[in-house]
Amino acid sequence: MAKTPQKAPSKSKASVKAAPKKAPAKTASRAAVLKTPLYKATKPELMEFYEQMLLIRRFEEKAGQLYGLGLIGGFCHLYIGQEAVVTGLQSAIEPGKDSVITGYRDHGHMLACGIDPNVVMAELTGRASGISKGKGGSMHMFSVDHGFYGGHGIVGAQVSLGTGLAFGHKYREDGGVCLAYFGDGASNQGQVYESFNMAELWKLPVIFVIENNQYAMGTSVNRSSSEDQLYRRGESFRIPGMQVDGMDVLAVRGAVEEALKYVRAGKGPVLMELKTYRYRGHSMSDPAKYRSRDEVQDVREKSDPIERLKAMLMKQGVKEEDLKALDKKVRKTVMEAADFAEESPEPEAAELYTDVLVEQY
Ligand SMILES: Cc1ncc(C[n+]2csc(CCOP(=O)(O)OP(=O)(O)O)c2C)c(N)n1
Ligand SMILES: [Mg+2]
Repeated sequence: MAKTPQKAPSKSKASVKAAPKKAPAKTASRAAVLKTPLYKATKPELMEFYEQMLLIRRFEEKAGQLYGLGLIGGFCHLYIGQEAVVTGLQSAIEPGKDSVITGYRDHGHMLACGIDPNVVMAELTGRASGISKGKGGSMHMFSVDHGFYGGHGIVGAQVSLGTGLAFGHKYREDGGVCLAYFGDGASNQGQVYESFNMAELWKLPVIFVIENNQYAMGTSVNRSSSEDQLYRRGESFRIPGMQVDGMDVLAVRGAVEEALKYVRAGKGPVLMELKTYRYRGHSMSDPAKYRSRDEVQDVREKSDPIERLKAMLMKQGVKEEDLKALDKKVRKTVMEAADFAEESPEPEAAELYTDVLVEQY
């Protein structure tokens, strides 16, 4: 566990105290939108982004297969299509300093935090060697060592918890920033706005990341949201917003660099809306009758984040055979993760009685 902030120096207490009882009136206007420049990546960086996105895609494809074979039970929400979001964002944060929290569509976030694919796959298949000892499954995975705070099944809960993580960063003065990811559906939750208010009032180091994949289960964002330009949702709290092409890893990385600059300067939170798309159903049990196959196909053909980066790499002279070799390497890693999971034992029955809170606290 991270250190609890019991004995913070008095200076930090002063810096997070609530606004004075009679705060001065705020000025009428404030920049509502931050710039979103494209990131200028070196060739090795581009290759890293490519490999990371490919790892997430191949991992998720394998998870889908294992689910079909009955090796994964319960819920399983795949991240296929959204890889550029987590890859771009997490390539910019500092491991060991910053924190990450998300909802139940969390496998990609864990891989992008550098968590071993073996223990993630073992968790999905309910094995003792899984990162939550096989007792959490797809939606309930943690690795505090990697700054990853879950894995939450309650829609929107991670936004309040992420605001708390940001409070912790500020209180400890550890320089960290929290990335709190949530969906377009979650963005209609009441607790999101309570968190926005507090985060801006106390200038907490948090980036609120809306992964707008266009759907909340079977409901499209335009059908459920009176303001569907989600980057504007922070305006009434004076939180600047950014709308970013979440299918372009360089756009994501460029935007988050700006956001991090702003937040690390102590100016308070930023709200990023990443426009993306999920190719698969909401979860493995979703027949996806609310959209046409053509719609999905169209996004795959025109905006796939991996194909886009592949085209860019080839334009820069990377040979197709080198990209194929990379794919082979990634497939091997994923196969090994699946083998590791299948060969691991299930938890002992006695584990039913561990990690369960029975005392009062
Ligand atoms: C508080 C709460 N309400 C409802 C649900 C049921 N539910 C699970 S996922 C979901 C949709 C959320 O969609 P979105 O935030 O867009 O995330 P996405 O699945 O697209 O990643 C709903 C309503 C829940 N888990 N928790
Ligand atoms: Mg959604």
